[in-house]
Amino acid sequence: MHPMLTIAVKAARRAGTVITRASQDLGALKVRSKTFNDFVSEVDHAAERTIIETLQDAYPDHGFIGEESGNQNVEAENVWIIDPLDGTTNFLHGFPQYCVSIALQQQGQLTQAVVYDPNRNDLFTATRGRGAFLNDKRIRVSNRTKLQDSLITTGFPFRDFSHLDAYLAMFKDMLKKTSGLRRPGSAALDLAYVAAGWADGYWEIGLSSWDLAAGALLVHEAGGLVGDFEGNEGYLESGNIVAGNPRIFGQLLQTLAPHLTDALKSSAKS
Ligand code: 2AM
Ligand code: CA
Repeated sequence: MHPMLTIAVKAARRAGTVITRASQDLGALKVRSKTFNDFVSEVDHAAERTIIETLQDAYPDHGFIGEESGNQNVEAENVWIIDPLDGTTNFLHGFPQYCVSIALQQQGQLTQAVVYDPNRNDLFTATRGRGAFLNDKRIRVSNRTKLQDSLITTGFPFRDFSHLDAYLAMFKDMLKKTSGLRRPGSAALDLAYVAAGWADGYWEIGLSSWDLAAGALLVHEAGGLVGDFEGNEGYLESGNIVAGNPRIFGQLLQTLAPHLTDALKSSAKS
């Protein structure tokens, strides 16, 4: 395993321990609403501190973009993009679908990724150019070729409802054209499942870079494609993302195309 990935795995497992311990007594948690419908608990903060401490110990001059602590030294050549608890709403309810997500961006390129699901003890990892793995076994995207046979995951708009009508039109079309839709609630795991071939594709509107960075590299290294709603780069900035095996990716883009408003196109300013 690449040495930087080894450190990231250590950080993710430590955060997983913090999260699992807290999940055993959810009633005792202090929870705060960051903005409408965006919750954060002391666990998110504690897990992020653990991750940053572990990475910073090994790499004192690296930068960090963390969901809870914001940006530190992001001009650095190496910047870690961290979501300490992706799927906080699920976590707070005891719904067992959440994870730790850590990615490394080197000179703007994603090079290392870890997504760790403490409930299933699933460790998804990838290093650019070296493939994607689940618990040390190589994973690949599915080989389904038809959208109508595909299982597709998505996320519902939860805070900003400005794209709700466009989203519901996409959803309606997808319901008719696929074999099923799922809304598990953790974007990082949704992408990891595409990488593992457990889902054939995924799309969501308006996420943040920390929800997507690690999962996007997993999909890429598992032989899948990732893009914004027109198939271009820039999904980390816009937060609008489509991912899938190469055949399904194109069919997802075609299905979304009629519903794209100007704000959802690649040319839109984020
Ligand atoms: P988070 O739990 O780290 O915030 C799923 O739609 C994605 O949106 C998740 O990755 C989740 O990341 C994010 N999200 C933020 N607030 C949410 C909410 N209230 N409900 C569902 N997802 C939310
Ligand atoms: Ca998240």
